[in-house]
Amino acid sequence: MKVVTGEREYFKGIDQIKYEGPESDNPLAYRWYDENRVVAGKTLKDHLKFAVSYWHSFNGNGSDPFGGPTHRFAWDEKSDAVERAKDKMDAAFEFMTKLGLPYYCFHDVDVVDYGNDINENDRRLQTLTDYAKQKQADSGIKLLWGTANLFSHERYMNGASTNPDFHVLAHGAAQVKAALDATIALGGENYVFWGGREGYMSLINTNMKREQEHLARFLHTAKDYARAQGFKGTFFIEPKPCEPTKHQYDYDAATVTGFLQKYDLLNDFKLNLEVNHATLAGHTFAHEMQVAADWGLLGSLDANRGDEQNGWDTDQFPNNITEVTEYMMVLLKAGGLQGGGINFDAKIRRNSTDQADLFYAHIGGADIFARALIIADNILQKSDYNKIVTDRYASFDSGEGKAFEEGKLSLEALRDYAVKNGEPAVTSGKQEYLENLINRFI
Ligand code: XUL
Ligand code: CO
Repeated sequence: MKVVTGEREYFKGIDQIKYEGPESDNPLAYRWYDENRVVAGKTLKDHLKFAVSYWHSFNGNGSDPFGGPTHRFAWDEKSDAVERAKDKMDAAFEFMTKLGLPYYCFHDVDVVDYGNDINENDRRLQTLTDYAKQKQADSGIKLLWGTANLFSHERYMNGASTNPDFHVLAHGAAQVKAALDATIALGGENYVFWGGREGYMSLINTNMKREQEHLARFLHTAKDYARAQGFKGTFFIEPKPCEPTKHQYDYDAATVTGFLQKYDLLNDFKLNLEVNHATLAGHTFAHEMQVAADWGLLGSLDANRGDEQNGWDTDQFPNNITEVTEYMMVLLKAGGLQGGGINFDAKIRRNSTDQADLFYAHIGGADIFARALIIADNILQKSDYNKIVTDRYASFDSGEGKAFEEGKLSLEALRDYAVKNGEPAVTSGKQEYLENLINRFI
């Protein structure tokens, strides 16, 4: 990949990040992410399809509920919104090409500031879409997915497509139309719906059934529009149980699959799962991935991590090799992601204020996933892991167990089997053995 800068270089003194191997002590090099390395029949680049998220990397300024910005951006200086947005895009493509990851993701309002005039917003996004198209052509970087931010503006305080006021819903639709147009124009491979405020703060004032019906109707309407424009990619729903609302309708993978089935959306929609959202739902991320995989809906991943000691969506960069290895085992067993990739929906800390920090964060994230994928493949190829798990279910492979699976045994027949065969043997689940096995390969 060629480094693409604008008129000005923003990340001075940092060259393109290269793969140098596990022995390298260069903090600005990949130690595991060798994009051309082939694992389980595919290159790491194609397995992982890493994406940089625009919002955290180029808008997230370190502010928190207790204090203002700590990250001061040189691309955020001009007074004109469109000129400022172009500078930011110059910085973004400089960063992404120096990092050498193949994709990016954005919300409409990450790319350029929006006001309250829909026509003006559309013009701004169109201008920046044209600008991005040239940048993509110059660099080879592609758009993994686009989305619309239907949660920050005050009009969405009671939701967007689930708002009790139809007028607000229509504003959400206007934004989604423009974001879909931009995504399609940029060859975006997927489109994401994260329902930030699609839920409720209090059930006392909420007609939950009607709100969910509106959500489904909205998704159908948006999907029909995009398909009519020729969009061939996948739509993703990104589950999250709460935050910012107390309860969100897209609670977790199981809830969303039920919703998609009920409202006949399974043909077009899959899941974009996020690690920290799984944590908030009280699940491991591997669990969320397995639920999606079992439904054939494992679409894309938002990579990050929460904090062991608090219950917020802290969006830290991933760094736990044991956990990520378990994710990659699920991914490989599922045959990979359907359409999506791995988007770093993660932010550097408020006090990470060196320019290099954004590079360290992404390098570490890419390396941990690459290393975990290699380890997971070794576990699946070179150990008795698969056999142990398969053998646990061997009693269903023949005889009466098989007949049960095929629906051929009545409840009376099951009782007869129990009586005839006496008390079952005690059989180990071998959990500690398997935990040690995974550690051995790490
Ligand atoms: C919020 C979140 C979003 C979505 C896109 O928790 O994950 O950034 O990924 O709207
Ligand atoms: Co996300």
